[in-house]
Amino acid sequence: QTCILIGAPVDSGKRRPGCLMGPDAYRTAGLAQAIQSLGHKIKDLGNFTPASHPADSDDGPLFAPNETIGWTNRLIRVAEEAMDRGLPIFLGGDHSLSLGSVVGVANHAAKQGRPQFVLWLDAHTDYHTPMTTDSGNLHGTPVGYFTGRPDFGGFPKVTSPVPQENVCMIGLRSVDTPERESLQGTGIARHDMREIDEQGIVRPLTAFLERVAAENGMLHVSLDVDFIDPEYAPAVGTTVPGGATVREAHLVMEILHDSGLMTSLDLVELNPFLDERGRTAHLMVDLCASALGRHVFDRPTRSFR
Ligand code: DIR
Ligand code: MN
Ligand code: MN
Ligand code: MN
Repeated sequence: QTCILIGAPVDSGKRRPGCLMGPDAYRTAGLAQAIQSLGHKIKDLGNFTPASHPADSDDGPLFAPNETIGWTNRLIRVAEEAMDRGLPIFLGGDHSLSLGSVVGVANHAAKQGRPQFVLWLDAHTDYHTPMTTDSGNLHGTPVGYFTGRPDFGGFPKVTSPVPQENVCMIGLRSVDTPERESLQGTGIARHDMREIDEQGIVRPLTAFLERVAAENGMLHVSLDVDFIDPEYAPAVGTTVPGGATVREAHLVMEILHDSGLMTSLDLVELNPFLDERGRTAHLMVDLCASALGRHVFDRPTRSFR
């Protein structure tokens, strides 16, 4: 298959700068070579810029809303076009890039008449709206946006929202009170770290993948660096202790590859400035390679269909 690398150096989704270096850190860490060595083709589209937007002011409750709207407009188009040409991999950039990537791939799925599913691998639920966020950081809002929550004034209208029942979150351990309250009673599957500790990470993942397969869905995977424990992945602005181990993260990626279901991928929140020797970038490259078929030994693949 052809993997389309989309550099999305989005740094407007939160106040601490540095995610703009993410795409080039992945390239420096050998992402293209790793993918090619697995037999895939690579098309690197380079780094994009936001669509034109009014300047942001320093006052107001939100940080850089106009720039984030510019990015969302740009990435929706880029995602829609890339889906016709292969498997897009969005190289972040902070998690506000998913306002664009997920809405773009969901628009494409709607055109194909197929349901869109999203696997959200993150310490956080990112279910805020611009009205509920305390921090004013829009990287905490993409799931709210692409599931069609209101109050995203100025952002492009979400014409094909992802149904709540098609969203599965794994790795949760930092959920703000307004997020917790608005998630109550939704169909979004939420698996916190306690559940992973008690039951393992395979069970919720395979249950979700069986549903994706049964409905012939498209599957977008959004991997936030802070899904992984900061002991192994320190280069992220919002570290939360108690995250997934290196093996748990690889196992998710390996099972995703076995499933053959993943149709698009975000690698987000890497801040290479907070790291030594590109350690976290290399881990993310290795995880991406697992999702695309790297393995130690062959084994009979599990069928989800
Ligand atoms: C927090 C942080 N819930 C906020 N969210 C992060 O600012 O709304 N998501 N870091 O990955
Ligand atoms: Mn700007
Ligand atoms: Mn996130
Ligand atoms: Mn996070």
